[in-house]
Amino acid sequence: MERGLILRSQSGQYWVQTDHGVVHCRMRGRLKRGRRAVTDLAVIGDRVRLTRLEEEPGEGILEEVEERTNRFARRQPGSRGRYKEDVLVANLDVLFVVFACGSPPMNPRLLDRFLVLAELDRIPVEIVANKVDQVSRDEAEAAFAPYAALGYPVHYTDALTPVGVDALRARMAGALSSVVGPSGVGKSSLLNAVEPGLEAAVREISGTLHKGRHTTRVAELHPLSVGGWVADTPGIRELASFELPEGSLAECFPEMRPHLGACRFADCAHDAEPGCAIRAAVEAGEISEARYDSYLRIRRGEER
Ligand SMILES: Nc1nc2c(ncn2[C@@H]2O[C@H](COP(=O)(O)OP(=O)(O)OP(=O)(O)O)[C@@H](O)[C@H]2O)c(=O)[nH]1
Ligand SMILES: [Mg+2]
Ligand SMILES: [Zn+2]
Repeated sequence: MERGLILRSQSGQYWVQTDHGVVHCRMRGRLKRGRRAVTDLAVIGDRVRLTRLEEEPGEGILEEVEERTNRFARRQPGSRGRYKEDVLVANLDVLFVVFACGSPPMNPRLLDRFLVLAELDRIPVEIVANKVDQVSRDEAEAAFAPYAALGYPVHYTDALTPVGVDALRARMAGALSSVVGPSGVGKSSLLNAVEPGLEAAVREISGTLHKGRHTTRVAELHPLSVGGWVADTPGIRELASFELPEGSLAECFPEMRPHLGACRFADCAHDAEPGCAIRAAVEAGEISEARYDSYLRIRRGEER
C-alpha cells in the first residue's frame, strides 16, 4: 500500500501527498464504522496508507490512518455542558499560537487556553506576537514578555513589512507545524510572508462588500521550499473549558510544576484548599495572578 500525508480534508474527501503526487481520496467504509465522529478519524497531518483506483490513478481510497504522535484539537461548548472536540491537525513538531499586538486585542485568557491545549498533548508550542507595527516595542513586550519568562519562545513579527519572518521560517524548516489563533491576527499573512507564492487567503479590510470573504475557511497543509509543511487554520474565537484527568491541569502550567506535591493535601485542586503551595506561590509573586486566574477559570468550567 502507498503511504501519504493528508494535506486537506473536506466533506469526507481527502487530498493526500504521496511520493508520486497528490491523490484525491475517500475513506474505506470499514474505517468509519464504530466511530462517533468520522471527521476526527483522519485530519491534516495524518500519515495514511491508501490504494489507488485502477481506472483512475489520481483517485484513491484511504485504507489506514497511522497512530498519531499528538493532535491539536479545539473544544467548543456543546449541549448540556459538554464540549465538542474538533481535531484540527495531527503529528505536529511545533504549534505556533498567533496573537496580534494591536488589533484584534491580545486576550491572555484565550492565549492561556491555547497553551494548555498544547501542553496537554505535549506539543512544543511557540508564540507569535504579530502586528508589532501597530504598537510600541514596550507595549508588545508588556503583553508577551511574561510568556517568554515562562519558557515559551516568542516571535515578534510584522507580516506585511515583513519583520521577524526569517526566524519564523527557520523554525518551520523541515518540520510539520501549524499556525492557530483568533481570526484576523494575521496567520495567513504570516504564511504568505514565510513562503511567497503560497497564496493563503488574506482578509481584506477595505470594501464592505467583501468583508470577511477572504477569511480562512478550511485548515490546509502547505509545502515549504525550506522543507517541511505548515498548516493554515481558520480563526478560533473561543476554546471551551475541557474535562481533564484529575490533577493534570496544573501540569499544563509550567510555572506550577515545581510547586506540585508541596500542598497540604495530596489531592489539592489549588483552588480554596488550606495549605495550598500554588496559592502561596501566587501570593509570593512567583506565579502571576493572571495565569492563576486562567487556571481557576478552566478548572471551574467557565467558558472564557
Ligand atoms: N498592520 C498589520 N496588519 C497585518 C499584519 N498581518 C496581517 N495584517 C492584516 O490583518 C488582516 C487579517 O489578516 P489575515 O492574514 O487574513 O488573518 P488570519 O489570522 O489569517 O484570519 P482568519 O483567516 O480569519 O483566521 C489583513 O487585513 C492583513 O493585511 C501585520 O503584521 N501588521
Ligand atoms: Mg487566515
Ligand atoms: Zn494546592
